[in-house]
Amino acid sequence: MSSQHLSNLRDRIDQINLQILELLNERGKIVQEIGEEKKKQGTNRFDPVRERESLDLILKYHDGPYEVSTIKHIFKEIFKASLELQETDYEKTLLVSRKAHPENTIVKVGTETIGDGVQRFIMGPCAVESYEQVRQVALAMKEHGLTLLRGGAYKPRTSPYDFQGLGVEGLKILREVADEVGMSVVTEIVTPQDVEQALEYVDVIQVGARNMQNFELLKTVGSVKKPVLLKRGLSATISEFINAAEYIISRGNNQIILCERGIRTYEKATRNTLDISAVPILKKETHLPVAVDVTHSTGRRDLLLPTAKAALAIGADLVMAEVHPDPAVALSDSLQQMDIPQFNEFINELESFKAKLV
Ligand code: PRE
Ligand code: MN
Repeated sequence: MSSQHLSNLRDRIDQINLQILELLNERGKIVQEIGEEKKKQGTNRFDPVRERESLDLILKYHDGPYEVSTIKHIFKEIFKASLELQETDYEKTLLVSRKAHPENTIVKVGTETIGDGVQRFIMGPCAVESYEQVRQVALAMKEHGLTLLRGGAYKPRTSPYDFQGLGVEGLKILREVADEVGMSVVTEIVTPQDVEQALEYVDVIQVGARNMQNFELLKTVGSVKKPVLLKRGLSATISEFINAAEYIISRGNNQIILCERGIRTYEKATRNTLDISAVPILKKETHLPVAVDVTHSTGRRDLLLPTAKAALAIGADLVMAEVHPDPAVALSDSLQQMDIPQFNEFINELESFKAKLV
């Protein structure tokens, strides 16, 4: 084949490409009109019967050189692209996205307005063990003016033989202490069936990392009038995390706090790897407040302060960490909880750090 001949053939191909492009766009405009019409009539956009009829007609006239399967594939792609074209921009935009709602969502918890630019702390023991244990932590928090008290009543543990939490008894302890001291309760609920009962005792329902894709739980907490603190899954991408929040908001509850708590990587020096850049990404992509859990991301007491500083510096709305009156005997997460003197120092350091940030 002479190079002249090759070049002529390619010129023809270029012409045909442009014709295909023109026809595709002409088709696309008609598809958009069909889309408008279907919307008016309230009919489904996806119409497999119509697609089948179109394909049959195409294949009746088809006689090579492409394989029948190839032609089917190409037209299926065209149908798919056409369906996407019929979706309006509004429908493509997630309800949690900044695009859908440019202003920050403020989550109201007790007297606090989370997401208003003031950086706050959520503190408390890993698990509720007793009234006295929770009370000691709450009193220490009160000294610093903190009001967001966490504590686990239902503990989803890696091993079924580990302490599973006090259940409703734990919720009652949290409520009692919080009322006494004037605080709000943040606690994890692990099954949809427990949500209703929890409403009585809890101010913020936490959906834990292991349940981030428990879609039935997400739908249930989306249907109640209680703020939700949603933790990122152990191996969840940011997009999966955002979609989990979309499950909640799509049911009507926009009072959602996202919580970065470290992701699983090959690194063994920390319990998880704190994905600090997730914070500005989530703040940019969504309108929801963002928390950083420094306890579970690092699993190391010596890293709580530096990672909390990083979280504040990068713009997190909340820092979460665990405190126990006597971590050595804690029933869970004993290695990474702070005792009360360490907690006092932690908050003092961070308050002066915050003051330097502004
Ligand atoms: C079209 C697109 C999607 C439907 O599933 C079926 C067909 C197409 O691209 O041909 C157009 C269309 O919406 C329609 O004919 O109802
Ligand atoms: Mn814990």
